[in-house]
Amino acid sequence: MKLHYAMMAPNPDRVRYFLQEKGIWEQTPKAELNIIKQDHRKPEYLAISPLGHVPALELDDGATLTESRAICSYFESLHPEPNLMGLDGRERAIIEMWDRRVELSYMSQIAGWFRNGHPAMAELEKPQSAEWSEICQGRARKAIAFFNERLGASPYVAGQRFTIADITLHVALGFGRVVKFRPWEEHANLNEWRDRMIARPGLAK
Ligand SMILES: N[C@@H](CCC(=O)N[C@@H](CS)C(=O)NCC(=O)O)C(=O)O
Repeated sequence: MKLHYAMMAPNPDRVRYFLQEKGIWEQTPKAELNIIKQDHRKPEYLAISPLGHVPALELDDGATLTESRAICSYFESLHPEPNLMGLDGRERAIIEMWDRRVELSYMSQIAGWFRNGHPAMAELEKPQSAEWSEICQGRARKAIAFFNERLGASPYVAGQRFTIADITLHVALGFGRVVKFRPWEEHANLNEWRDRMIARPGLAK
Protein backbone atom coordinates (compact mmCIF):
# COMPACT_ATOMS: atom_id res chain seq x y z
CA MET A 1 0.00 0.00 0.00
CA LYS A 2 0.99 3.64 -0.34
CA LEU A 3 -0.46 6.69 1.42
CA HIS A 4 -0.37 9.92 -0.60
CA TYR A 5 -0.42 12.89 1.76
CA ALA A 6 0.64 16.52 2.18
CA MET A 7 2.00 18.22 5.28
CA MET A 8 0.14 21.15 6.88
CA ALA A 9 -3.13 20.22 5.17
CA PRO A 10 -6.07 19.28 7.39
CA ASN A 11 -7.44 16.14 5.75
CA PRO A 12 -4.04 14.44 5.37
CA ASP A 13 -3.32 15.52 8.96
CA ARG A 14 -6.44 13.69 10.17
CA VAL A 15 -4.99 10.47 8.78
CA ARG A 16 -1.45 11.25 9.98
CA TYR A 17 -2.56 11.84 13.59
CA PHE A 18 -4.81 8.77 13.43
CA LEU A 19 -1.84 6.63 12.40
CA GLN A 20 0.44 8.32 14.96
CA GLU A 21 -2.08 7.52 17.70
CA LYS A 22 -2.06 3.90 16.53
CA GLY A 23 1.74 3.93 16.43
CA ILE A 24 1.92 2.96 12.74
CA TRP A 25 2.72 6.25 10.98
CA GLU A 26 6.44 5.52 10.57
CA GLN A 27 5.91 2.05 9.11
CA THR A 28 3.25 3.11 6.57
CA PRO A 29 4.65 3.49 3.03
CA LYS A 30 4.06 7.08 1.91
CA ALA A 31 4.47 9.61 -0.89
CA GLU A 32 4.42 13.33 -0.02
CA LEU A 33 2.81 15.88 -2.33
CA ASN A 34 3.12 19.66 -2.31
CA ILE A 35 -0.34 21.23 -2.69
CA ILE A 36 0.99 24.75 -3.19
CA LYS A 37 3.05 23.49 -6.15
CA GLN A 38 -0.15 21.74 -7.30
CA ASP A 39 1.36 18.23 -7.35
CA HIS A 40 -2.18 16.98 -6.71
CA ARG A 41 -3.36 18.31 -10.08
CA LYS A 42 -0.69 16.53 -12.15
CA PRO A 43 -1.98 13.78 -14.47
CA GLU A 44 -0.06 11.04 -12.64
CA TYR A 45 -1.79 11.93 -9.36
CA LEU A 46 -5.22 12.42 -10.97
CA ALA A 47 -4.88 8.84 -12.22
CA ILE A 48 -4.77 7.78 -8.55
CA SER A 49 -7.23 10.32 -7.09
CA PRO A 50 -9.56 11.57 -9.86
CA LEU A 51 -10.86 14.50 -7.77
CA GLY A 52 -7.29 15.61 -7.11
CA HIS A 53 -7.66 15.39 -3.34
CA VAL A 54 -5.21 14.31 -0.69
CA PRO A 55 -5.06 12.01 1.17
CA ALA A 56 -5.39 8.89 -0.98
CA LEU A 57 -4.46 5.34 -0.08
CA GLU A 58 -3.42 2.94 -2.83
CA LEU A 59 -4.04 -0.66 -1.85
CA ASP A 60 -1.97 -3.63 -3.00
CA ASP A 61 -4.93 -5.08 -4.94
CA GLY A 62 -5.11 -1.97 -7.16
CA ALA A 63 -8.04 -0.28 -5.41
CA THR A 64 -7.67 3.29 -4.14
CA LEU A 65 -9.34 4.87 -1.14
CA THR A 66 -9.87 8.60 -0.89
CA GLU A 67 -11.79 10.41 1.90
CA SER A 68 -9.76 10.69 5.06
CA ARG A 69 -12.42 9.03 7.23
CA ALA A 70 -12.68 6.02 4.89
CA ILE A 71 -8.89 5.65 5.00
CA CYS A 72 -9.01 5.75 8.81
CA SER A 73 -11.76 3.08 8.81
CA TYR A 74 -9.55 0.83 6.73
CA PHE A 75 -6.56 1.26 9.06
CA GLU A 76 -8.82 0.69 12.07
CA SER A 77 -9.81 -2.67 10.56
CA LEU A 78 -6.15 -3.63 10.05
CA HIS A 79 -4.98 -2.30 13.44
CA PRO A 80 -7.95 -2.41 15.85
CA GLU A 81 -5.91 -1.30 18.88
CA PRO A 82 -6.06 1.31 20.24
CA ASN A 83 -9.69 1.59 19.21
CA LEU A 84 -10.48 5.08 17.89
CA MET A 85 -13.76 4.57 16.01
CA GLY A 86 -16.03 2.57 18.33
CA LEU A 87 -16.31 -1.00 19.62
CA ASP A 88 -19.91 -1.81 18.72
CA GLY A 89 -22.56 -0.43 16.40
CA ARG A 90 -23.92 2.04 18.91
CA GLU A 91 -20.56 3.50 19.85
CA ARG A 92 -19.40 3.57 16.24
CA ALA A 93 -22.50 5.58 15.29
CA ILE A 94 -22.06 8.06 18.14
CA ILE A 95 -18.38 8.63 17.30
CA GLU A 96 -19.19 9.01 13.61
CA MET A 97 -21.92 11.54 14.45
CA TRP A 98 -19.51 13.70 16.45
CA ASP A 99 -16.71 13.33 13.95
CA ARG A 100 -18.97 14.39 11.08
CA ARG A 101 -20.34 17.29 13.13
CA VAL A 102 -16.80 18.58 13.65
CA GLU A 103 -15.88 18.04 10.01
CA LEU A 104 -18.96 19.60 8.45
CA SER A 105 -19.95 22.31 10.90
CA TYR A 106 -16.44 23.49 11.82
CA MET A 107 -13.51 22.22 9.76
CA SER A 108 -15.22 22.73 6.40
CA GLN A 109 -16.25 26.25 7.45
CA ILE A 110 -12.65 27.16 8.30
CA ALA A 111 -11.71 25.86 4.85
CA GLY A 112 -14.41 27.99 3.20
CA TRP A 113 -13.38 31.05 5.21
CA PHE A 114 -9.73 30.60 4.20
CA ARG A 115 -10.08 29.49 0.61
CA ASN A 116 -12.50 32.28 -0.31
CA GLY A 117 -10.85 35.04 1.66
CA HIS A 118 -7.09 34.61 1.39
CA PRO A 119 -5.08 35.92 -1.59
CA ALA A 120 -2.74 32.91 -1.39
CA MET A 121 -5.70 30.66 -2.26
CA ALA A 122 -6.71 32.57 -5.40
CA GLU A 123 -5.02 30.03 -7.67
CA LEU A 124 -6.66 27.03 -5.98
CA GLU A 125 -10.15 28.47 -5.38
CA LYS A 126 -11.70 29.80 -8.55
CA PRO A 127 -13.83 31.82 -8.25
CA GLN A 128 -13.16 33.20 -4.77
CA SER A 129 -16.10 34.81 -2.97
CA ALA A 130 -15.48 37.28 -0.14
CA GLU A 131 -19.16 37.04 0.78
CA TRP A 132 -18.96 33.24 1.12
CA SER A 133 -15.81 33.63 3.23
CA GLU A 134 -17.79 35.86 5.65
CA ILE A 135 -20.64 33.36 5.84
CA CYS A 136 -18.23 30.51 6.59
CA GLN A 137 -16.54 32.62 9.27
CA GLY A 138 -19.89 33.18 11.00
CA ARG A 139 -20.69 29.47 10.85
CA ALA A 140 -17.29 28.51 12.24
CA ARG A 141 -17.69 30.89 15.19
CA LYS A 142 -21.14 29.50 15.95
CA ALA A 143 -19.98 25.89 15.67
CA ILE A 144 -16.98 26.32 17.95
CA ALA A 145 -19.20 27.79 20.66
CA PHE A 146 -21.27 24.60 20.38
CA PHE A 147 -18.18 22.38 20.76
CA ASN A 148 -17.01 24.47 23.72
CA GLU A 149 -20.34 23.77 25.38
CA ARG A 150 -20.04 20.08 24.55
CA LEU A 151 -16.59 19.92 26.15
CA GLY A 152 -18.04 21.41 29.32
CA ALA A 153 -20.39 18.41 29.56
CA SER A 154 -18.07 15.68 28.27
CA PRO A 155 -14.29 15.14 28.67
CA TYR A 156 -13.84 14.21 25.00
CA VAL A 157 -15.77 15.22 21.90
CA ALA A 158 -17.63 11.92 21.47
CA GLY A 159 -17.92 10.99 25.16
CA GLN A 160 -15.76 9.52 27.89
CA ARG A 161 -12.72 8.55 25.87
CA PHE A 162 -10.36 9.82 23.16
CA THR A 163 -11.53 9.04 19.60
CA ILE A 164 -11.18 10.11 15.99
CA ALA A 165 -13.61 12.99 16.72
CA ASP A 166 -10.95 14.54 18.99
CA ILE A 167 -8.39 14.15 16.21
CA THR A 168 -10.64 15.96 13.76
CA LEU A 169 -11.31 18.83 16.16
CA HIS A 170 -7.62 19.08 17.04
CA VAL A 171 -6.70 19.27 13.35
CA ALA A 172 -9.45 21.80 12.65
CA LEU A 173 -8.35 24.04 15.52
CA GLY A 174 -4.78 23.98 14.22
CA PHE A 175 -6.00 24.71 10.69
CA GLY A 176 -7.57 27.92 12.05
CA ARG A 177 -4.05 29.39 12.01
CA VAL A 178 -4.58 30.17 8.30
CA VAL A 179 -7.28 32.71 9.23
CA LYS A 180 -5.66 33.62 12.58
CA PHE A 181 -8.61 32.12 14.49
CA ARG A 182 -7.70 31.06 18.05
CA PRO A 183 -11.08 30.28 19.63
CA TRP A 184 -9.59 28.50 22.68
CA GLU A 185 -8.52 31.95 23.93
CA GLU A 186 -12.16 32.86 24.49
CA HIS A 187 -13.61 29.40 25.28
CA ALA A 188 -12.42 27.89 28.57
CA ASN A 189 -13.62 24.29 28.05
CA LEU A 190 -12.02 24.18 24.64
CA ASN A 191 -8.80 25.56 26.09
CA GLU A 192 -8.64 22.87 28.80
CA TRP A 193 -9.38 20.12 26.26
CA ARG A 194 -6.77 21.53 23.86
CA ASP A 195 -4.08 21.43 26.56
CA ARG A 196 -4.83 17.71 27.00
CA MET A 197 -4.64 17.13 23.25
CA ILE A 198 -1.34 18.97 22.83
CA ALA A 199 0.16 16.79 25.59
CA ARG A 200 -0.57 13.57 23.66
CA PRO A 201 2.54 12.18 21.90
CA GLY A 202 0.32 10.93 19.06
CA LEU A 203 -0.83 14.47 18.29
CA ALA A 204 2.66 15.91 18.20
CA LYS A 205 3.58 17.66 14.97
N1 LIG B 1 -13.49 14.96 1.92
C1 LIG B 1 -12.10 14.78 1.60
C2 LIG B 1 -11.47 16.14 1.38
C3 LIG B 1 -10.07 16.07 0.83
C4 LIG B 1 -9.53 17.45 0.58
O1 LIG B 1 -10.26 18.40 0.22
N2 LIG B 1 -8.21 17.58 0.70
C5 LIG B 1 -7.59 18.86 0.47
C6 LIG B 1 -6.38 19.02 1.40
S1 LIG B 1 -6.89 19.24 3.05
C7 LIG B 1 -7.13 18.93 -0.96
O2 LIG B 1 -6.77 17.92 -1.52
N3 LIG B 1 -7.15 20.13 -1.53
C8 LIG B 1 -6.66 20.36 -2.83
C9 LIG B 1 -7.61 21.15 -3.69
O3 LIG B 1 -8.77 21.30 -3.31
O4 LIG B 1 -7.17 21.58 -4.74
C10 LIG B 1 -11.38 14.00 2.71
O5 LIG B 1 -11.96 13.86 3.80
O6 LIG B 1 -10.28 13.48 2.51
